[in-house]
Amino acid sequence: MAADHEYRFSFGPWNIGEGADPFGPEVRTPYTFAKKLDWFESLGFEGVQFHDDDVVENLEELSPEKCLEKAREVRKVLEDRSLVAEFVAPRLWFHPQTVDGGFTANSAADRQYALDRTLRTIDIAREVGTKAVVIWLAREGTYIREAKDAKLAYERILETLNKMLAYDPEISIWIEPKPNEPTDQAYVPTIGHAVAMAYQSDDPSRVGGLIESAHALLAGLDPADEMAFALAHDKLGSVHLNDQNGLKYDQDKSFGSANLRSAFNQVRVLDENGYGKRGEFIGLDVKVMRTQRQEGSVDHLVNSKATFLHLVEKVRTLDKDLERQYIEARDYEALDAYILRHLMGISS
Ligand code: XUL
Ligand code: MN
Repeated sequence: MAADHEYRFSFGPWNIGEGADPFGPEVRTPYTFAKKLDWFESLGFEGVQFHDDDVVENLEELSPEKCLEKAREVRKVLEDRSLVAEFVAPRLWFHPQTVDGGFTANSAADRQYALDRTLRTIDIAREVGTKAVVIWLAREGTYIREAKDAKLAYERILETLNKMLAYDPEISIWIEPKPNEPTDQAYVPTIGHAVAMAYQSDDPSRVGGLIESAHALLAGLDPADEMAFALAHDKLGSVHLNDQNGLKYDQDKSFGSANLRSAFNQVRVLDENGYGKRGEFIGLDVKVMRTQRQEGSVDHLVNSKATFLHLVEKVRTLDKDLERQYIEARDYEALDAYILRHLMGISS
């Protein structure tokens, strides 16, 4: 398929999971990092998304020098396979000092921990070969509104962004908004919030966003329009394509699995606006169903990528003249029916 060569794809090693959920343990045995990298190559994914501790396991126990040495080793492993690191994200939600959040924690010591760990992530990113740092503000929020001063929390997030920008003049920060989970109410819940913070920062040109389809849906928003907003501000650093069936826990379903038309419109906004032409990745953040057997561990990645490429074809084979005629006539019923026929593969 032609579009296969036009787009670069990425996913994170956590996307090949073992199926644990809050109600039950793993149901598949883990694969080694090397085996996962084999799949990146064989399935046609060039970019590897990383958390800091996906690059350097047990990084808290290592000296800064040892940590960077390990990151360099990973870079070499990637280079040998013609893979690249797309971004590194600090995992600021696991450690005991992140129980109340990181940048917005009420404890000054915990805030310092979060900053130190984030600056360490920047060092790791450089050594592993990327200048992009993703900030998913996992626990930057509250379970009850009175627990934190929200205005102060936003000021603290901004202060951290500025410290990151000053620490390394070459890095870019992509904020990945999510409105809830694990907290009840998260700060920076939408791309609008992220873009506002970018403009407020000391170097707006180096702050953008990463839009995950499921996160936008959890905020009650349309992922395609969220992407359009970021593109209109030239602030779409990357995407996490996936799907979400209504307002429930973050499902990370295969792309297009719950709402094919929504997936079509996400691909449409990306493809028609030249997303990817400057090297941006089509990133996935998808989870295989817990019911899947061991040998099906990567099917969700294969299927999501295939769906994306089929939808690129659908976008490019849409009859633009017909579309224009319907729009000019303000006949959106006809346009609606035409889109459905097109998606169903009915030609007339
Ligand atoms: C959480 C989520 C994360 C980020 C990276 O919902 O999507 O995996 O993408 O930290
Ligand atoms: Mn994500």
